[in-house]
Amino acid sequence: MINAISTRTLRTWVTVLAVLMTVGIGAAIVSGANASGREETHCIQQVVPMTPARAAAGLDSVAGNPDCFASESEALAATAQLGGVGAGGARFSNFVWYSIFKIWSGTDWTGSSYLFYSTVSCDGYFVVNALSVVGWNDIASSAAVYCGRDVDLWEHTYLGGSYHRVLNADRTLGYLDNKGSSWDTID
Ligand SMILES: [Ca+2]
Repeated sequence: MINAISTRTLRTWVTVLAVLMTVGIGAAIVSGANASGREETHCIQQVVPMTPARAAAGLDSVAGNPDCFASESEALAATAQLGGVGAGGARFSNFVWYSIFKIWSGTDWTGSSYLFYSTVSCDGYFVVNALSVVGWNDIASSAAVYCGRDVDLWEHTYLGGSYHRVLNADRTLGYLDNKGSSWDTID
């Protein structure tokens, strides 16, 4: 299911890169759609499977800019117009896309939301090293996984500190409530 490059190997590279990138990440952090703001935002963000080249270049799975909406119903309506967000893949413009992981700012899947999706397939190793880059550092309070994937939500950037494993749809995140700073898929 996962490609030939093992998750463990890619995780090791990410860890090594974390040391190298620690100094530079501060400059890379920009204000994205800020879920802690007064107004709700509901964004959909493409992620791509990791490759050795991508890891070597210091990139994670975040690809391009998100599409954001004022309400989750608008986001759902927009995605429905485009073919919907399918657990197993649905038409999105000219692409087949696949929901991987979604986080909400409130418990019980309420508040602002941020969906990570792939246009390739459900498979591959996905990692987001710094949720601050998309404006979601220490914000998530509930989460859901799709595509039959499981995700580790980590306390610190670059998969550091404690983690909460999301196996289905978690209405709360326990110790990781408002602490999640990075995430990756588990094979
Ligand atoms: Ca954190």
